[in-house]
Amino acid sequence: MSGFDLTPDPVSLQDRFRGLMVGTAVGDACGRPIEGHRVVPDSYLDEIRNDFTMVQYTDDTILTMALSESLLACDGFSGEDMADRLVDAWREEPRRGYGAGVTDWFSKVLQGKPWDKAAKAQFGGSGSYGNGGAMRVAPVAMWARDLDETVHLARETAKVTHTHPIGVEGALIQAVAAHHALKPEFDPARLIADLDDLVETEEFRKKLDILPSCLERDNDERARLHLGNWVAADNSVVTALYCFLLADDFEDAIIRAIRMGGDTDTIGAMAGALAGARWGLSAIPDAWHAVEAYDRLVGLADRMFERV
Ligand code: AR6
Ligand code: MG
Repeated sequence: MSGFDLTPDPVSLQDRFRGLMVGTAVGDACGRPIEGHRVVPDSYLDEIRNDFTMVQYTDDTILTMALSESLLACDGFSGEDMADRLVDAWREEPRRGYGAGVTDWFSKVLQGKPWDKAAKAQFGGSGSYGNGGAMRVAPVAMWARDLDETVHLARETAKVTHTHPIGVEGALIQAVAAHHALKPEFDPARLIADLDDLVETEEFRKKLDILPSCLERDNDERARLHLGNWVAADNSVVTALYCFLLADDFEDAIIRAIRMGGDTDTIGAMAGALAGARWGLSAIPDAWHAVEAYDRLVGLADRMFERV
């Protein structure tokens, strides 16, 4: 029995699923060449809009596909299978911009250390608070039947590599946002209310407290200062959400995300997943369909959709 609201919707659910997957890759690819830059020049944004040649994605999209394939192959979450697929993806293409901590996790698991022990041992035993759990998590919202399952899967999939409460909660926020973005009638107030109920860490509570005033002022410089633009989950997940919530359409969400600077590929990937889920693949400009592995991304979305 499907948990999705199947009331008439101008954007079909299949289009939304495809948008979520392709949107991740488009945001990731648009952010890749400018990752780490504090200021993103307008000429770069024009290039993205008018002359899209940044087709190559990074670890964000690769691991989003690996997570999706694991859910499909195991008919749900299996930590063992997901860990194997993440390691395989890294082994095949290690130069896709992976974080230093997660690279260490891959090496240890490859050497035979159990994946869960390796994750807990990261950063002297505190676990990773990087945005790696959040950047790949959006497909759980296509898989899960309801909000509770979305939250459960977000936590479990994050903990395969990221056990720090901030790393886990970053994934939860992104997954809950994707859950709402897939609904026929997106209601930002409901999304924010759900996040207020679910979020526990002081770091993310502070970001959620400041989010409404950032949205009201619509000032990038201020948002960057308060919400952050770097690889820590609490410095990027709410930033991507901010870009998505202010956007008028898919393109606007991507431009806003890349303009934040810093960890542009991941802020782009997360905002792109949400915008793709909300407006669907048909709302992604044609030129951006040139993104690498487009057919594989659409194929994964369609396999997820077949289950609905
Ligand atoms: N203590 C200190 N630094 C930390 C900690 C911690 N507990 N946790 C994370 N960091 P990582 P990811 C810092 O390596 O989350 C790629 O560019 C540390 O500097 O677990 O998968 C992706 O595209 C660490 O290297 O990887 C994303 O942008 C960094 O956070 C990003 O990296 C990232 O954590 C995601 O990386
Ligand atoms: Mg990346």
